[in-house]
Amino acid sequence: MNAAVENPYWLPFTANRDFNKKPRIITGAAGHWYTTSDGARLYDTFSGLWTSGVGHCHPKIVEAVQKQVATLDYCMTFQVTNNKALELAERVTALAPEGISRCFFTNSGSESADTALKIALGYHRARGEGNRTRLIGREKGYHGVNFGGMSVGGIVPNRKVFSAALIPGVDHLRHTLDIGRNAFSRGLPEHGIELAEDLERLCALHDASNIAAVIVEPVAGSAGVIPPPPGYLERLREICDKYGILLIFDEVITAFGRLGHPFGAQRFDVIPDIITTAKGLTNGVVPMGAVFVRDEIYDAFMNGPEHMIEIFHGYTYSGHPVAAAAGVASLDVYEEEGTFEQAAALEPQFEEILHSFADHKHVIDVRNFGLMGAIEMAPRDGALGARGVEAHKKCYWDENIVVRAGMDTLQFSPFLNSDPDEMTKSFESVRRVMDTLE
Ligand code: PXG
Repeated sequence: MNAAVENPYWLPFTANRDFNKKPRIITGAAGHWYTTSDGARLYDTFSGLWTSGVGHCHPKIVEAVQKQVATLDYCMTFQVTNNKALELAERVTALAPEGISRCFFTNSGSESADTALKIALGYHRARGEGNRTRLIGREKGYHGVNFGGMSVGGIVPNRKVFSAALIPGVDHLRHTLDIGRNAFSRGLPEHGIELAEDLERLCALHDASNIAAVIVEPVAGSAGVIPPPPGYLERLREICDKYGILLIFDEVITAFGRLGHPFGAQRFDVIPDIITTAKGLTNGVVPMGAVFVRDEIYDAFMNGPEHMIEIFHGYTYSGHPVAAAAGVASLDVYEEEGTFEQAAALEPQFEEILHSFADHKHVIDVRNFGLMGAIEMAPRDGALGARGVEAHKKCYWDENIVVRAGMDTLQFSPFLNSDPDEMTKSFESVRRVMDTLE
């Protein structure tokens, strides 16, 4: 038997030793508020982790999950399937852009990213272009933590330790964060469309006939909310079309209302070939992701002998009935409550509040698009991230709000159905904390 350790749980993406000095433990939630092990009530400024757009423990979703788990808890979806997965596939593809009417279920955003990359390779091979194996990501991109997504991703600390094991044949576009020219832009930043031409350069360098796909987040999330310059995504689409390269939008954050539409693709009016999702698919209630593909992609796989599996890929929990029930209930709520319209209506107020931080002492940039926002503070000399962590902890302990700090950037993902007064008050708390930061 193991000797008791202080905390056997190794937390993900967390400074564990620091955390264990003074753990922050959440034990319950309702609506826009968490409760903690020491009886506090905390306002959640991050909608979970970009997940829970209509709030926590939404009664309709809770009820659907409770009912489903007592009706069909699990069944494999290899060679048989379940009614809830079918229902969710029908419902969710109906929201997708024209021409995208198939989806493949996963359990997370990371799995969605790797699934999308594998579909892209399989698609080209099925069409007799098996030489198209190269994958293009972008600096500062986040596509989860599995080997494919990590390799096309561009967040340096996530890659550094695993450098030698990154998958080969990957290249990157430059990122579009340009504080020098675009600081304090409201919505899309003016400068940087020319960065889309990086794709032309990579097509020339590697020869476009070797490139399978380009994957980008329409608005980069994890790296600190980086909206694209106007015309940038359109230009990527054009170049992909010119050379027969698939365009993948990683919409793990931007789908399901964060940009006021079912998909970010619809907000930008740029339709990719593959869309990856997770998070808001089930309002974060049960882990689940989905990868959406254009009809031609699915059709290209459907050409071999009919008894043969078309893609040797899938997860034990793909299309899990309890997750699917949470997904169907979430879509019901989004529709009944007009969630995407609510999100769109909140956007101007959210933008106004965020930009009121523009002249705060440590702030070097404020960025926003849809209900995604970031306040970037200058790092302390020789202590990258210290100011951000201090802000996070003070928000938690002194102001009873949960905020997310990515290094020295505070990120905000307000509920899609936020109460405007609650949202305003939460930023008053953020301001009080920032006023105390050295
Ligand atoms: N793609 C994108 C665009 C994401 O934002 C993933 C893939 C991976 O999803 P999973 O479910 O495997 O974690 C994500 C996840 C942050 C933050 O601080 C964002 C994510 C994860 C951790 C932190 O913004 N998004």
